[in-house]
Amino acid sequence: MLDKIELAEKNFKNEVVTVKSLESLEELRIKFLGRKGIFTELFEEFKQLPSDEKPKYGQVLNKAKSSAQKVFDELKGKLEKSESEKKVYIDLTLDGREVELGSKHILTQTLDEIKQIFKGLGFSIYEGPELESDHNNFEMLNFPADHPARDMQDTFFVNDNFLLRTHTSPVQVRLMENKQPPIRALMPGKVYRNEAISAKSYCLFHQVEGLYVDEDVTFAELKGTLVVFLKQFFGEDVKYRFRPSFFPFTEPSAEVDVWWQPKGKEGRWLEILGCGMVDPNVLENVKIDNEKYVGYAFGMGVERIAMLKYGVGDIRVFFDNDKRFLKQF
Ligand code: 2U9
Repeated sequence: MLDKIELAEKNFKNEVVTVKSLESLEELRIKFLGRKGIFTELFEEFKQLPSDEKPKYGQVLNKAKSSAQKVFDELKGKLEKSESEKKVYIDLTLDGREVELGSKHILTQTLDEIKQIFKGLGFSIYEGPELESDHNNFEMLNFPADHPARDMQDTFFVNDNFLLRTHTSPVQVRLMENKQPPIRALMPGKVYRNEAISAKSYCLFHQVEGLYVDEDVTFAELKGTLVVFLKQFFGEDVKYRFRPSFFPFTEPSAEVDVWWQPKGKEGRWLEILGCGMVDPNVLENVKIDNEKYVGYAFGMGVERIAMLKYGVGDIRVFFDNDKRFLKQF
């Protein structure tokens, strides 16, 4: 028994000098002083000894355990003190850290500018869900069943009936279902297309669509509104043209091109938005009297017009969040 007590004392002394942290000290406590520790086991063994032998070993064992406990308590105190000092240590000689101020992303700035212009023309802003039903995204907007956009190749379907909206037009559908004309509304938001990613197209982009429904709304008013927008956004001397086009939800329809003139290079027409008179079928779908009311609508891609205005050659940079790009605006 004496040999075992001596061995436990020796091992404790050898191991305690290697302890450098509170974690390893705790491991040492469990090993020697814990409920199943070496000293506790020696006490269990001591209890089994014949009564006449107990006085001989009891004193030695008690002394060994309490001296180990004392060493443990002292070391614990020292380690706790040095760790708490470490936590409050502040190097007052260090230089201060520069606080970098963020700024609005260029797409947010562009969207804000577009919204501001149309607010000035009497439009109110509406937003809606990005997860939409096939019904609101396609059916209500007069898309035929075999339209290519309804294919899995072009649209992110979540299941047979739900998808990531491919345009913000379903927000107009929701609005018209709940509100009778006059309606003069602008719908900004994210839209999704299942397209190959390239410098020109991305799977996600921002759109702004506008809608005006009232009695006697004309194509001339649509044209006048868009020309005011083009002049305010690109400058008074912007060169533009309207061309006939086709969309399932408008009839007649047109596209607008803006003349793009890079310095020292050949200029060309760039398509920047689509528009038209709301197809009477769409008004009927949302239970608006198409004998009494007429509407115009338009839609534009925000990235596309920001690329044109700021001379950005690759749509992907809007989503990379590289500070070297963002800081320029
Ligand atoms: C309703 C009725 C009609 C919205 C319109 C366009 C023309 C258009 C494209 C521009 C570039 C989408 O971002 S883009 O790819 N949009 O050409 N959008 S008319 O017409 C509507 C919307 C809602 C109820």
